[in-house]
Parts: sequence; C-alpha cells; structure tokens
Amino acid sequence: MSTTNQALQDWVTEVAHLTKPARIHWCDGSQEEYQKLVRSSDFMPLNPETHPDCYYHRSDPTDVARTEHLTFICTRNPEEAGPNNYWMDPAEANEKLEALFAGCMRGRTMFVIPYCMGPLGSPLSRYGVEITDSPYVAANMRIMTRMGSGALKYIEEQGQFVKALHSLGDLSPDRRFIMHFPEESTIKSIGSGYGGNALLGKKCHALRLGSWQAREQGWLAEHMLIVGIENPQGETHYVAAAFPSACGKTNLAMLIPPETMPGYKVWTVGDDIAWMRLGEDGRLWAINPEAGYFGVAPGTGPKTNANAVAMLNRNAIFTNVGLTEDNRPWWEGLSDESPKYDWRGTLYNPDKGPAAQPNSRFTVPSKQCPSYSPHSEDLSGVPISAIVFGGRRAKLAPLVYQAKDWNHGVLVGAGMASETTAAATAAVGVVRRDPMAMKPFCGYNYADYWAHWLSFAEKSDKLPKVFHVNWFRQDDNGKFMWPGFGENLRVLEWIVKRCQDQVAAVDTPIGYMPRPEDINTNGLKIAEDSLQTLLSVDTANWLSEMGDIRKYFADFGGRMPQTLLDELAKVIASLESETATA
Ligand code: OXD
Ligand code: MN
Repeated sequence: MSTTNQALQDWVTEVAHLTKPARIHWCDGSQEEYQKLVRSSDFMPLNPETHPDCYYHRSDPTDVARTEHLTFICTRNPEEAGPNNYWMDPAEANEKLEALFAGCMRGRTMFVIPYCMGPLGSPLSRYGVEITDSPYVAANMRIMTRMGSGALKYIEEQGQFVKALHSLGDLSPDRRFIMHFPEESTIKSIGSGYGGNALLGKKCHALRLGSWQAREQGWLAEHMLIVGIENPQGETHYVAAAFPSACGKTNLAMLIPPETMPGYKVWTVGDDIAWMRLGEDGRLWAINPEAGYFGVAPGTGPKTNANAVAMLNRNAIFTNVGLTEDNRPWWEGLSDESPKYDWRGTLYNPDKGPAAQPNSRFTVPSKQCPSYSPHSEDLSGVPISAIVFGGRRAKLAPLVYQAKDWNHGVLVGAGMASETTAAATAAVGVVRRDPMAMKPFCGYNYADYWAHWLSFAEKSDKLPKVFHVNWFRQDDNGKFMWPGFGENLRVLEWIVKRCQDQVAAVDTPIGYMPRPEDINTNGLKIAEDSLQTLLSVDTANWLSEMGDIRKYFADFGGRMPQTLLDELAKVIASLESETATA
C-alpha cells in the first residue's frame, strides 16, 4: 500500500531512509492485520476460555510509566513552551534525534499507521500518521484510535496530518526522548514502548500538540473524562472532568449509580481526553478523540468499577499485570485470589512487592463498556453542562464547590494541586501544582493557556458552570472521609442541579457550596460531622493555599493574564475579610 498524499509518501520514504527497516507495512486497520500483530513476540495469548482474544505484554522493567523529565516541547522561542515544560531548541533536538533514529529499525518492520483522533468525519476530529517499529504500539493504536484505511482516506482528502515518529530504540532511559515540535505538527519519540510515551495519538497528539492547535483554532484540548448523567426524568447532562493521572477518571466515567438513587443512569463518552469547541448555540460541545481506554489496572475491581471488569474479559490487551496459574490477568483489587506470577514474570511473592506493576494497564475498545454512550460517535459531540476540576488532596479542598463565574472557574482550574501518583516515574504522594490536570500535557506556556481559557468568557454566555471536587479528603487517622466510587453520583447530582438552578448554595470566599442537607445522603452511611467537615472552608489554610498559588503564578512573570491575578486578589480579599470578622 502507499498513498496519494505526496507529503505523506515523501515522509515515509525519508523515515525509511533514516531508520533502515527490513520492511514497511502500511496498516489498514483490519481484523486480520490485528490478529497478525498480536501473534508477534510482543504478546502472549491469555486463557482463551475466560479471556478470548486477550493478550499479555510485559514491558522492559525500566519502561513502565511516562517520563516527564525526558519529554520536551521544542519551539523556536523557549517562552512559547513556558516554565511548565522542558524545552529544547528544535535544531539541537533534531540533531540528537537524527543520530538516535539512524538505523534504529534495522531488521524490524516499520509500521505506518494512519489514524484519526475523534469520530471519522467529525469537524472536531484531527488526523495523524504514526510510524513505529513496535507491533505492541500498532496493536494498541488499533484499539485506541480509528486507524487504517478509513483515516487515510480523510488524510488524502484533507491533506493535513500530524507526523508522529516512534521507535523503541534500545529502550535505554539514557537514550529516551519524547519530543514535540508544535510549530511543525511533528512528534518524535524514541527509547520507550510505554503507552503515554509511545501511543503518540494519546498524550503527545491529543493533548500536547492538540492544546497548541486548539489555541490557534479557538477550541480546547483537555485532560478530561466526559460522562453523561441521566436523571430519573430521563434528561441527560454531560460533565467534563479533569483529574490528574491515576486519580479515578476511568472509574468516574463508568460510575454505577448506587441502588439508593433509583432512576439514574450514567453514560460514558470518554475517560481521559476531551476536545471541546463552541457550537452555534453558544454551548461547549465535546468529543472524545480516543476510541479505547488505556486504563490503570490496579484498584479496578467489581466494587470500584464493575463496568470496567465486565468489559475486560475479551478483546483486550494487558500490560505489566500479574498472571494466575491458569493464565488469567490479575492485579491488586481485582479479587481475593493469589496470582502465580508477578509483572516481571517471576513467581509471586507478596514480600517482594505487588503482583501488578502499580501503573500496569489494560487497553480495550470503548464500545465494550456496558455504559458506552450511544452519543459517543456523534459528529457534533455532546453539549457540556458542567466542567469539574479535581485533585487528590488529603486536606484542605472540600468535597465540592462551584466557581462564581467562568473567570473564577479558570482560577479554580489554574489553582489545582494534587498528590502525585504512579502514572509518571517520580516520587509518589508529593503535592504538586497541576493546573487543569494538564501539567504534563499542556503543549505551551501555561500563562497563554489560561489566557486562552479566559477568552471564552467574551465568546459566549452559555458556557458550562465550573466546579471543583475532592474525593480524597482524609481524617486525622488517615482514613478517607468520603466513600467515593458510585457514591460520587451524589455530588454530580448536586452539580447538575446547580446547572439547572434547582438547588441553592452557600456563598463562601472560595465559591458556592452545598449545605450538608443539599447532598442526597439517602442510604449513605456517613457521619453528620464528616459531611460537615467535608463541606467546610478552613479560612486560614485557604489563605495560605492562595499564597502558594500566587507564588506559583509569579513564575510566569509578565505573561500572566491580569484577569487571573484579579480573580486571585478577589478570593484573597474575601478570605481576609472573613478572618477579620471572625
Ligand atoms: C494516562 C495518564 O495514562 O494520564 O491517562 O498518565
Ligand atoms: Mn490521563
């Protein structure tokens, strides 16, 4: 196969000339092709009785998560990348990469993967071509994107595509780089086979390059799940929610309503990324650019996410989980049984750590989810009623509060912080600022990104309402105060009612908050004083938090939008007047 798009044909020829593969395979996206990919030595079939068409992959033990310190934004002017990104001069980056890619595919097959992010043909969708020497990557791309001949047809018609070059290289962290050239719509990644570093449609295209393009073209590319909440009256409201990596986005997107909330249904549109733009009606409309879930396996179980468990028994890929005696995938939180092998392939010994690597993953087509929304493929997307920001905060952040308006909402998102997780190779459990959960993914200067968010206030008066939630508050004994999981629907119910002006709220310096009686606690076991604490504002600690945010914003110097600084000043003044009157 080849293509009528000359730019694509030339690029493939040029890459082959540099990397010297033994053969070139243009992916058509067919089932036969997928079957060949999963029969490669990258994979091992799992138990065909319990897990038909499921495959197991074990990665290099040093290559199990995103490596943020090796991820670069390469713009001509470093100011464009901002203090939130690692930056490298494009000429220097290309020189380094040229040397690493030279001959790196010798003896291997080079896969050319045309892909589409978003439903084929949607005006919100964007196209790309990933070149890789990894059958694991090619097989995962077939699940995670609309890949193959269909995407190629659109690329040939429209002429626009992101160039995404990937090679496993020698898998050495010393020769690993994930480089983005937003000015050239190009990504080059070498030395890692890990999803976030290697499935280039996901974080690299849909978020880093996506956010850059979104600013140029007036839309938003966000690290957000998209979920539809159908109330007992049969009306569905869509919520887009940003949480840092491994903070339960997949679980929230697939939430199962508690039995004590009859009549509610939850519909999953996406679990990780939302592309949103204003519709002619002034509302924000969202698509999920992905076609599959690349979810964190540990902690996914019948109690925490029964929908995920139900979708994982066929046509799925499991990476770095443990294995049972009879070759079923296993991870902590799935069941009480004990696996035979851990993720390294050695006999499982609980004294030597968990069976599944903490960032082990499943890859599965979205359509297999029992709560898959029938509107997932709508070319216009779904209308968003509420935007929710959330972090993992043991202290401080209340269960839920609502921003007073859009600009205040941008401050709420920009002020996000969270304790770090295993999704990236760094210390876990440290609080770091993670505005809009985009710290590892915003492809340009955060100050310009916030200015872009703020610009929406002038464009529409029908924007979504903005909220902040925290499911992770702990008491003095380190115990979670809120039950989480399905019970989070109680908070979403309040949020949706706020969007419809159906429930009052208390006006506090940080935003509008429910009174304890405004949260539906029917059938919920929670002490009244816990709810009271979860819904209170600790003024002194919030003042110190606002001070931290002010310090953080100072890093962005004169590029900081004044409107955001004014929003911050307003909240500080309001907290101070509260302290003065207390
Ligand atoms: C992910 C991440 O894999 O955020 O979604 O790391
Ligand atoms: Mn993510």
